[in-house]
Amino acid sequence: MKIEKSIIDQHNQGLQERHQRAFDFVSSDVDNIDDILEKLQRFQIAIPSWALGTGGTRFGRFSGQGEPGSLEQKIEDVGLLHALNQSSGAISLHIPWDIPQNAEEIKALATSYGLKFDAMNSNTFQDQAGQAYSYKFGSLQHVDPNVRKQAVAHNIEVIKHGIALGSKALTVWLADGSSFPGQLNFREAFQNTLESLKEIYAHLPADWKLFVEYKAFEPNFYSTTIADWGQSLLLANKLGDKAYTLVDLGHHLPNANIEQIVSLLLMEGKLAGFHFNDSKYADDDLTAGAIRPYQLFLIFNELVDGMDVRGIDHATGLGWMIDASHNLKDPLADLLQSVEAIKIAYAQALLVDRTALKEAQQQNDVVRAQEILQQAYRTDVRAIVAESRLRSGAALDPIGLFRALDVRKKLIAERGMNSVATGL
Ligand code: LRH
Ligand code: MN
Ligand code: MN
Repeated sequence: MKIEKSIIDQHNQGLQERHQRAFDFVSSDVDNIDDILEKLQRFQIAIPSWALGTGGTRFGRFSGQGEPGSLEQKIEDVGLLHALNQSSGAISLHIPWDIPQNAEEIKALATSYGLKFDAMNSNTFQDQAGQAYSYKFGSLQHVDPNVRKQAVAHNIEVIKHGIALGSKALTVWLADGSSFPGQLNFREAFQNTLESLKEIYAHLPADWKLFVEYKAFEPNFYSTTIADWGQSLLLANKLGDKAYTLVDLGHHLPNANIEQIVSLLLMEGKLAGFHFNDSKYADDDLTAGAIRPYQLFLIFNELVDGMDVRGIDHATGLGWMIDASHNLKDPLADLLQSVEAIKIAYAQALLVDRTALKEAQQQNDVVRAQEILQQAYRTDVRAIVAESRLRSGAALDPIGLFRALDVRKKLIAERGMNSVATGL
């Protein structure tokens, strides 16, 4: 299924008058509205291939329908999202879940939807059929050098797939750790991981980056070898200039001050980018902005500030990606909601009066500082984000159009009851 531009235009015409009123109202107070709109238009958020199917929990899974059964169909799904919002111009693949059989054809297909290939993800947290050694007790950290070698070889393979597709980064997330005290020598596990990562790093092309993702716990419940930003940064620093720390919002212990982490990683020039999602408890992988939209805004506030100080381009300087997985909502509608929430937080952060904030900070005027941030946060910027979509040829109301077009029903008609598990 493809959504033609004429359908989008027709949808926009129906909403134009109402939109114009809302946009005129909010933009009349903003001096640099054209600059903000241009930044919003350029800002693209990559979609992970594994978010396109209905997720499950360890207690079960309620199948969706009309889900993509092949890499081609996953690309088609992201193409649909991108046609609706012109903000999801890249797909992130997970190997071996998404092995491209013919890279040239896959690349051409993606290009036909205006899509690029975001970071490639390796998988050494599951055993694959025919694999010689098991990852039950870890991969890059393993006490057995044969297991480590196998895991390194897999990562090199993933880089090769990425090169063929035009990707520019490898994301390594490890489930490695231990579930019981005494099971593991922490220092040896870390050293083994570092040595293995060094071998992978040596195979990165010159213009590639290595993203080291951390996670506090799960599937291991006593220790995780790359458990927090400190451990990831330690590795990234030891590896070299091409290695960075990746922040997945759901990978922290409760109440962690993620915006402060982001600010310092940016200061060090070591922030890779994001896996956006939201959570109430841990790695819940809920829709971005669904639980703590203020936190998302505060993160973007630090991002805009830190990137501007360092002269980093907002759209291309870091890796922007969603990492969510749903067992209740239609995955496509949910992804549209995540992208919208991220763009809203970004737009609000662009509204912050930074000169006034700096002044308030210099004078220790705490009340004023809070007022400045909340003035931006409490501005209803939805019409600004919608205007940026309109200017890019996307739908004023992507979810509304997704509903009106009965996209899922059409996909079911095309693909049948096809349902793919993404139990993460
Ligand atoms: C781990 C994680 C990591 C994986 C993805 C499937 O929890 O966030 O990024 O690659 O989920
Ligand atoms: Mn992640
Ligand atoms: Mn996760």
